[in-house]
Amino acid sequence: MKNQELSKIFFEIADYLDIEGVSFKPYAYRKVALSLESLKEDVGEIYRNGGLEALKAISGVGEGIAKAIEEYLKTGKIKHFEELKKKLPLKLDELLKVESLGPKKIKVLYEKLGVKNLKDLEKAAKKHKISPLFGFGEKTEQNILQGLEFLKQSKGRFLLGEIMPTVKVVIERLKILKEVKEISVAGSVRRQKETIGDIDILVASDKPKKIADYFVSMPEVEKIWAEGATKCSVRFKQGFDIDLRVVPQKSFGSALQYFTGSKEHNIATRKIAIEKGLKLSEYGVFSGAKQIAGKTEEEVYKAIGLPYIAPEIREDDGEIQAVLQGKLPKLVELKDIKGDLHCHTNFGDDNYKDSLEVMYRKAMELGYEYIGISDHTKFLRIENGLNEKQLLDQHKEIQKINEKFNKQGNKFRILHGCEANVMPDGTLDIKDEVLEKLDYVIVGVHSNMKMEKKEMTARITKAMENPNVDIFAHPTGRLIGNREEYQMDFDKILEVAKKTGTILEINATPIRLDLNGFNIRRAKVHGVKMIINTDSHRKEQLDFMEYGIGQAHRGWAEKSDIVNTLSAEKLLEYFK
Ligand code: DGT
Ligand code: CA
Ligand code: CA
Repeated sequence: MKNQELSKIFFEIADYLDIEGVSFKPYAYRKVALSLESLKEDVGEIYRNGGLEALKAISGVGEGIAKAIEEYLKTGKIKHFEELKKKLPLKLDELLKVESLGPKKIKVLYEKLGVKNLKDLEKAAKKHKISPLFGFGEKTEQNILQGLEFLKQSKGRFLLGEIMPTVKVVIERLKILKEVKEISVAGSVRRQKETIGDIDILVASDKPKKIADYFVSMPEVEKIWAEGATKCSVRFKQGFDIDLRVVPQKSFGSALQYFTGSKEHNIATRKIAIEKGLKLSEYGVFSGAKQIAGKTEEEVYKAIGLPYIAPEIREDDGEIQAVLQGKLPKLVELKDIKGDLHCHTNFGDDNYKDSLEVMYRKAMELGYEYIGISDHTKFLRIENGLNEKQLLDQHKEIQKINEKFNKQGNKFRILHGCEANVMPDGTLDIKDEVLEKLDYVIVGVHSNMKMEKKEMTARITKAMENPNVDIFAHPTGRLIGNREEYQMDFDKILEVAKKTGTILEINATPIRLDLNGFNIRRAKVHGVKMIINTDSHRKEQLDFMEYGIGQAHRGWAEKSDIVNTLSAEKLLEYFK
């Protein structure tokens, strides 16, 4: 699949064009990059079947970009991209990961100080060459150093959402081989960790060599680290590694239990086995020399006296004790979700968001009972935030569509909200008399994110105390590997949420996953209700729901903790 490679290139082209100060075009490239990222069919396949015309049918692809895709499929390169890289020989993708550095600043740093990569940047900042530059200053220099430190900590790990599409493709491919009897992803991917060191795939087969040969010769393989019949390890062109293990079917369950981890959970389960006079390993559960379990995970857990434990909570942070006391949670499932309440549309602008109709049709396709539209509000100009009048116009439009659904006997409905901005003083950027008219109100912090802890806590508290506010979006504000959480007293925020009935969001966007598993568990302990939303700007992003569910699992959340498992009526009642 060339989709992800091309998507990455188009994102980079957009960044280069931003640096060069080109207008509009970066938008166009990003739009295509986003479409490709979530496109289900392989672009190569689309091109082979229908040529340039078929490429142009992909959302956002025009003549020029279609030709660029064709060029890449044929030659493995795009000349325009190579020229841009030659002109500005920067490690752009890594520099852009530094918090507080955007294209404009990167250009200045390159032209004035010759900064090409992270090493150059660190040197320049440590020698205090950055602060004297026009538009930078001491604070920016400090922020850059902090950003670099933060990057070092998250180095070498990938976002779950970044690698998941590849995991699915590779598993689907291997499944087709007749020698594959059983297959599963293992490791941190199966545990739905927010970042992934490498991908682990486990196969049951008695013809391991066939599978290994196929695996190492996949087109995306850039390097082979290890190649044996039962164990292979490769680097994909996208930068991450995949480990493959092939085991006999009688050990599939125990190997899956072992390679799913976490290491700490494994140590704990092995200890339980020993206490029962048994031995647990990747080969099976043994009583003396006799294998008494190993084919399935259920059977492995049962053999050591435990019920099945969901992979997402295998972290040895209380799951074993909970299971022994019969207090294991019944985790919320994707099929329990009845709608998605954080969705944007192109209302009032025509850039790369999808229209209301495209969004609600996708929600129907997903089998939802409702979708909630919550566009940004006026303070957020780069997102073309809506003002009071526009919100009321949108409200009328949505009411009309709901009436039409009603007449058709269609039970689906659109709820109308907005994503208002919490200003530094805790007030909102939309008047209460308008907020009152909406079905629900989401609020989020989108500016002045570096406030002191006490001020930030007071700011958010004040917003949650507004009786019109229902949901607090992406509560900690972190962007994984990119931006740290706000300074705030989270326990206090949880108390206020409980008291005011404010619902905390589990934002399923891969770079956010906010709340994450850890904080979800804290919220649950406080009795705070949560909602899993995708924060979609385009229809494909509605599929991010699975990542929110993954975090909810890691946070031990049950159906009753998550409000978008309720019907539309019950949910509206709750908002009131
Ligand atoms: P990652 O790749 O850093 O995101 O995290 P994992 O958990 O996928 O770790 P990985 O790929 O090194 O190993 C996969 C699983 O194999 C791990 O979750 C548990 C198991 N495992 C690996 N090394 C050990 C070990 O030394 N002891 C035990 N008990 N299990 C191990
Ligand atoms: Ca791994
Ligand atoms: Ca591994």
